[in-house]
Parts: sequence; C-alpha cells; structure tokens
Amino acid sequence: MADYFKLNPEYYQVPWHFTFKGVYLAKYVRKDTLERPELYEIKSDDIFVVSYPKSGTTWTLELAQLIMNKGDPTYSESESHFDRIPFIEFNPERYPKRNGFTAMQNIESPRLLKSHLPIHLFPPQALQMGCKVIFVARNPKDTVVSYYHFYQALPSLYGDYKGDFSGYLKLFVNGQVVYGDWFDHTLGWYNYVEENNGLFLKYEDMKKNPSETTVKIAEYLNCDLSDEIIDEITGRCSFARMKMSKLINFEEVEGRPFLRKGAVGDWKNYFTVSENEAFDEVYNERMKDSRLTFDWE
Ligand code: PPS
Repeated sequence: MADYFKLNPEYYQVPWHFTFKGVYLAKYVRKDTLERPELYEIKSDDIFVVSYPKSGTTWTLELAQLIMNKGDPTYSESESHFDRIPFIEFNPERYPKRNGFTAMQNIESPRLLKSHLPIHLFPPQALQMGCKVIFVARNPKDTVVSYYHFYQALPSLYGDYKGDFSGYLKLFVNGQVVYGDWFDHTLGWYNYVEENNGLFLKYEDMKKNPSETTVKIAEYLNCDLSDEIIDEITGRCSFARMKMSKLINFEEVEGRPFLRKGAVGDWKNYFTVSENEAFDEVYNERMKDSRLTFDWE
C-alpha cells in the first residue's frame, strides 16, 4: 500500500467507537455479548445471514425469509424488515425495539438471524452447534462506496462524517470503520464457510443470476419449492420492488435511501485512477493466498 492510504493523525473517528479484539466497532454493538458470547441462547436450528456491512445482507435476508415461508409473503409484509429479523449484536439507543439480543428471544424457531460480526467475535457455540450460515460478500470497491453513503445517512450511528470519499476510502483500507478490516472479515468467514458447509454468496453473482441465487438458498435451507414460487420470491426481492417497500427501504435513514443504487461497478464513479491503482495493490497483496475472487463490473 506504500503510504498511499496513510491516515493523518486527525483522521475521522466515530465519536462513540471502541476497539474490541482488534476490531473497530461503535456503541450500537453490544459489549456484554462480545465479552461473553455465551449469553446468546443459540439453538441448533438457528439460521444466520452474516456479512460485512453493505454487501447485500438485507436482500439475502428477505430472500431467505420468503423461502422459509414457502413464498407466502404474509409474514414479510407484516412489519418492518428490521423488526422481523433480529440483528443479534445490534443495540441502538435510538431504536430500543431493535435490540437484537431481546428480539431473538421473541421469535419462533427456526430463527432467521442477522450479524455483521467477524468470525472471531461471532458466538462460537453457533459454529460448534453447526448452525446454518449464509455469508454474503460484495466486491470491496462497491462495498466502500455504499458504506460511505450509509455513514452519511445515519449520523445517529456513525457520527458526523463530513469528509469526502477519498478520506473515507482511507478509513476503510485501514480498518477504521465499524466492523473493521474488510479483508480479515471476508477471508475469515470465507475460510470457515468453505470448510464447514456454509453457503457463500457474492452480491455480483446475485445480480447476474437472481433466480439461481433463490434456488441456491432454498436448497441450502432444504426447502423444496416449485419454479413458480422461486420466480415469485425472486421477483419480490428485485431491487425495484424492495426499494419501493416502506417496510424495507426504511424511513429513519436521514434523507438518503437505504436502498441506494443496487449496482455493480458504481465504484468507478468514486475512485480516482490513482486510488484505484493503489487499492488494487492492497487488494492483490491481501488476497494473494485466497481462491476468492470478485467481479468488478
Ligand atoms: S446493511 O445495512 O449493512 O445491512 O446493508 P446491506 O443490506 O448489506 O447492503 C445494502 C446494499 O445492498 C443493496 N441492495 C440491493 N441490491 C440489489 N438488489 C436488491 N434487492 C438489494 N437490496 C439491497 C442496497 O441498495 C445497498 O447497496 P448500494 O450500493 O448502497 O445501493
């Protein structure tokens, strides 16, 4: 990386951030369950959708929930996405109803659960019990662009980031954003999922082959669905339809839509040529021992 992404000493910090086991986090992530993950009462039939933020989590969760309900949208249409699907480590002051730890105790099994925790902070009993894990990853260039917008959309979670994209990219490359280093996060989960029969999805493949993605998730969750239901679920989870839904494209995001562009390759509108070259250098170095690859457009 040489010095290209070197942070200056006054770089932006989320005012309420903290670091736990090397990972940059913010206070909406519960500390007690990081320190004592055994507090989570995990059940062996729990199903987790895990990701680095801004990678297609909401999309994957909507697909999984409709699949688990065999295409019946009644439950998915009953309340907000964020109230239906517990986000296990989430504990926002502003939205107490969305406290994931409590919410996960109040839904029926099999429970569909969301987490952005890196693997070394994830409740280990869930892995020991063999819970199903779907990990969704997105190429890091589009991820950082989406995260940059999200920081600005939610000052109540991320503070008052007023810098430009170049400044944000530096934070991201240095792991100084909430949930930390993208490379460690993604590779940690990739290695686990590959070795332990999890399902590894890539946002770019989901965009390219949406029906195939629905089939893959259905097979992983042992749900035998007709082609008609697969098509119905895939259609309901299209970007256009999810963007229109008030239950998903939620209103609290301050003036910016949660579902923004939903595209592959938007990074080209943000990275300069030299940022792109420097990022590729970092990427090639950090990914050199992995078989994991991404599409960029
Ligand atoms: S979060 O807040 O971390 O859980 O966000 P996450 O859901 O992981 O990622 C948000 C980005 O995914 C896009 N998105 C979709 N793209 C295509 N199709 C569908 N159905 C879809 N649903 C969500 C969303 O728009 C965010 O990406 P950007 O690039 O910002 O648009």
